[in-house]
Amino acid sequence: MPTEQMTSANKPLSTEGRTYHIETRSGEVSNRILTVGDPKRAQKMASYLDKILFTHSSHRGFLTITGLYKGLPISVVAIGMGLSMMDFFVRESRMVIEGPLSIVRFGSCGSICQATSGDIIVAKSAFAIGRNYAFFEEGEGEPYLLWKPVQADKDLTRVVKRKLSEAVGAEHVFAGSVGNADSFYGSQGRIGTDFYDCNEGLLDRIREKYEDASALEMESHMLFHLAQASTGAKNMDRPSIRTACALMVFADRTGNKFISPEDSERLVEIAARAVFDALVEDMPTQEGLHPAAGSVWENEI
Ligand code: R1P
Ligand code: URA
Repeated sequence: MPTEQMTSANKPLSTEGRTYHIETRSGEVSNRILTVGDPKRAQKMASYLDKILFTHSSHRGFLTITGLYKGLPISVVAIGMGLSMMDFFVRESRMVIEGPLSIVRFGSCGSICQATSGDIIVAKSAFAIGRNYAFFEEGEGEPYLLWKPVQADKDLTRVVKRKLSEAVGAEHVFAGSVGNADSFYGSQGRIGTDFYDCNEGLLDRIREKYEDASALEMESHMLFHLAQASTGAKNMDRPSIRTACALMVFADRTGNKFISPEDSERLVEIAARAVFDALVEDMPTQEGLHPAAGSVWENEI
């Protein structure tokens, strides 16, 4: 349930200035954000910050940790899974942060290319895959709709890929287009008998349509799409949000393998500093960013 009184139904900010679902306010979240799905991954990665200044877990399961890395503020935000959670996160973050945002998603995925469990796939672009209800209800069209890829920010992606390659070895880092499905199961072509999914040919159809399709997950297209749709913050041209996405291969869909808990933890540990270094290299100063006055980093930088 809401923890504070909201002042508007259209833009629900509390009397304290906190957003409804994430429950952060101005000065608690940085312009540099690492976002992940799993809150334990967020905590693990945040443990590589030099100092933690703020932690908040919201009533809807969003976890925000803001701290300092190499003298600059960075936030780590765990959002859970799926398109709607990404939408809440991007929109409510935008509401409480002044200036440009750089957001890097460090997630997990299923590989549909030669990358195997434990490798990393960096998204050059992301396309959406959605279950077509008209097909299931009325037999109209294809069972799954495929939307065109949206590009990641090239500069941010380049630095994320370079830093991760230095950390894990270039031979373990792949790049390609990522399919953002609206389900882990049907829309990612997982075959089962409990539901009528009509998805036997889906992976082949995806590969035919998008030659560099490399990974399947559940948030990247929404992130890239909202970045592209973001209007300018004060004194800025649009878009006001730049994004990149790197994904650990958990499921190797070709070899039918799944990463071990030990290997996924090791990968997260190795990647944490690489992603923070990328965010800091991408935005090396606080000039033009959210003002320090009233923020949790006010007395720290
Ligand atoms: C499914 O297991 C979840 O894992 C992937 C998918 O996008 C989905 O959210 O990413 P995260 O590991 O970041 O949550
Ligand atoms: N996350 C996904 O969305 N799909 C996978 O196969 C693995 C992780």
